[in-house]
Amino acid sequence: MLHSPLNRQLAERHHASAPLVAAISSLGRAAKRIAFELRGAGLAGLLGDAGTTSHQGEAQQKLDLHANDLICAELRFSGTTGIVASEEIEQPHLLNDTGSLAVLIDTLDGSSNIDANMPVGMIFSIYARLGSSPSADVLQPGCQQLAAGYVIFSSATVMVVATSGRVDAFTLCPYTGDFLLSLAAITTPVTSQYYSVNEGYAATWDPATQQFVAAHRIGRRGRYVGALVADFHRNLLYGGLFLYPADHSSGQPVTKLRLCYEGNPLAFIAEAAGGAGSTGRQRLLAIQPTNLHQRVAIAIGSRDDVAAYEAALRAQ
Ligand code: P6P
Repeated sequence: MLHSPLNRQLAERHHASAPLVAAISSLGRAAKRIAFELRGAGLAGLLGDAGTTSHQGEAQQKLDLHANDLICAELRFSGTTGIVASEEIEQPHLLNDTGSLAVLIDTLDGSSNIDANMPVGMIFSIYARLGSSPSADVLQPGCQQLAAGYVIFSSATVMVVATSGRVDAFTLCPYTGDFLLSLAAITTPVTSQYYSVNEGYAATWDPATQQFVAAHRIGRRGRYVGALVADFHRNLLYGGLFLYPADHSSGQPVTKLRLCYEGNPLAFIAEAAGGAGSTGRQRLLAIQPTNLHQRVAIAIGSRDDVAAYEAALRAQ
């Protein structure tokens, strides 16, 4: 029932195992600490670049690194997470030899928006360890996820959690510090009046995508925050199609968003809510990852809108 605390809801409605409840609860503890840090970041000198670049050559925000440390510490403390992989670190890290889970994290997605006080998000994806190697543990197809979720840090701090076939939202109670059930059994509209894409890149898209977006936008409203979790969350609740197509301007398709810790967890959530997640040509959850940080085109959200985009590409 509404306002049920996170742990109890995970155990009773999601039938999550004790290790999985422990891991998600530890992510909740990390989210509380990050939410607190974000509120005072402008006063604590935590905004802006860290002056470092990630292994992927991208400027790191101070809070990216801070959030990564917080999350890894909480997961280590939970004891049930064996392996953690993150956008911020090149290789998977062993946290606990006996931990049965592998957790993949996009620590603070949209962090370049932090200085402007825009919404940011933490995305997580959880698998059972296979036991062969850390790489094998984190390079599983998205359909093997035990759970996936995100935390959106905005006017409220909300954690959305999906296990097979069920999506719930939990709002961080500012009075008790607990994540309490605020939306139960979320389903996403099969079609929508919203679409989310950065149309500034339209000239770089393939012709079929250009034609699709030009037609799809008629009678619809564009909504694009520039923070994946914020755009995804709005579309999950109201319906919407989020597109991040490949850039073909160099002659080869170049994509931006990551499969393992962005596309797969969000596609798992979308499908559990009755939506879909695709590259435009194939189901995201069916892809066998080959690299932890591999990038992929993404079309995700309302089921019929994703299907319409896939049909447009097939007809190309
Ligand atoms: P663009 C943020 O940098 C991010 O990784 C996602 O959160 C967001 O959806 C996307 O990039 C925005 O990219 O190229 O439109 O600014």
